[in-house]
Amino acid sequence: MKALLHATLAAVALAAGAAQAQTKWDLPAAYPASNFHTENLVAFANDVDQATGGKLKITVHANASLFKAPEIKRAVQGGQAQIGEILLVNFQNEWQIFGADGLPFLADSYDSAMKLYQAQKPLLQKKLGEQGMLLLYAVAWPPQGIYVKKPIASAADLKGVKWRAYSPATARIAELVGAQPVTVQAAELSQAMATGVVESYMSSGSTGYDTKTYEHIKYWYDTQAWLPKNAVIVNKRAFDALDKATQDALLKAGAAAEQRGWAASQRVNTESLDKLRANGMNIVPPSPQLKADLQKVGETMLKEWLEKAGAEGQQLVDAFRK
Ligand code: PCA
Repeated sequence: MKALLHATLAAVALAAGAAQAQTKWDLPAAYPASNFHTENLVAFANDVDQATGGKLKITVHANASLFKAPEIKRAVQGGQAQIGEILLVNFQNEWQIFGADGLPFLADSYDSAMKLYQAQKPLLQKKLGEQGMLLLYAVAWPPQGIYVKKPIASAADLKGVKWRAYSPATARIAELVGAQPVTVQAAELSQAMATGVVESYMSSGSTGYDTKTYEHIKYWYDTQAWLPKNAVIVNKRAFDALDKATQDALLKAGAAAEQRGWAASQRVNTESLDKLRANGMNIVPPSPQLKADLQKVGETMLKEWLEKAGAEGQQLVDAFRK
C-alpha cells in the first residue's frame, strides 16, 4: 500500500514537472490560415515543437482572430502575446524605416527586396531591441499591383475611386492620384468589397485570391511596385525566460522559416495569378502612361520619406543601392 502511494506520488510529481517544463506561446497573425505566410508560421511552430521535444508549444492565431493587424506589435511588446507576425509598413508613422519596403519602385523585384531587407535588417533589429523585442525573420509578399473595377489607362482614371489602403504609404498613393482612401485590413477586405466601400486597392495576387477579389473586381494591373514584408517578432523577456537549447531551436526554426517563406512567396506569386485568371480576373500589364504616372508617385514618396527619415533613411537607401 505504501509502495503504491509512493509510486502514485512520484507519477504526480513527474507529470507536474513535465507540465512546468512546457512553455506555451501565442502567435497572433493577421492573414487567413490558407495564406502562405500563415502556413509557414504553422510549419515553423511544428519545427519548434519537434526540435524542443514539445517543450515550447506555439499556437498560431490566424486571420486577426487574437489581435487586429495594427495591434499585434504592441501586444508582443507588452507581452500579451510572446510572439507575433506584423506587416512592417503598417508602422511607418512610428518610425520611417518600417516603411522602406512600402515605397513604390524602390525595391520592385524579389532580388532587390532581399537586398533592401539585408540593408534594413540591422536597423530593424536595433529598433525592435530598444522596444524590448527581437526580429526572428521576415518574408516578402509578392509584388503589388492595382485591383480596379474599370480598366485604367493612366493614374487620372483613378480619380474619385474608392481605394482601400492597408498602410500609410498606400493611403498616400491614393491622395497623390486623387482616389478616396479608406484603411481596411486584409481580414475585413472581402466584406468591404461586398458592401461597396472598396472599388480599388493595391496588393498582391496572393491577397486578391485569399479575399476572392475576383467576385467584385475584374482587373489587376501588374505594376510590380513594391514587395512589403511580414516580420515575426518575439518579446525579449519571453525569449530570455527560455533555456538556451530552446532559444537555439527557436532561432534555427526561424532561419529555416525565412528561407522557406521567400521561396513560397515566389511560388505563390505565380500560382495566385493563375488562380485569379481562372476565376475571371484580367491580369493586365500597365500602359506606358500608367507606368510613368506611378513612377512619378514613387519619386514624390521617396522624396517625402527621405525628408522624414533623415540621415538614417539616406544611409539605408545608400546601403541598398551600393
Ligand atoms: N497583402 C497584404 C499586405 C500586402 C499584400 O500583398 C494586404 O493586402 O493587406
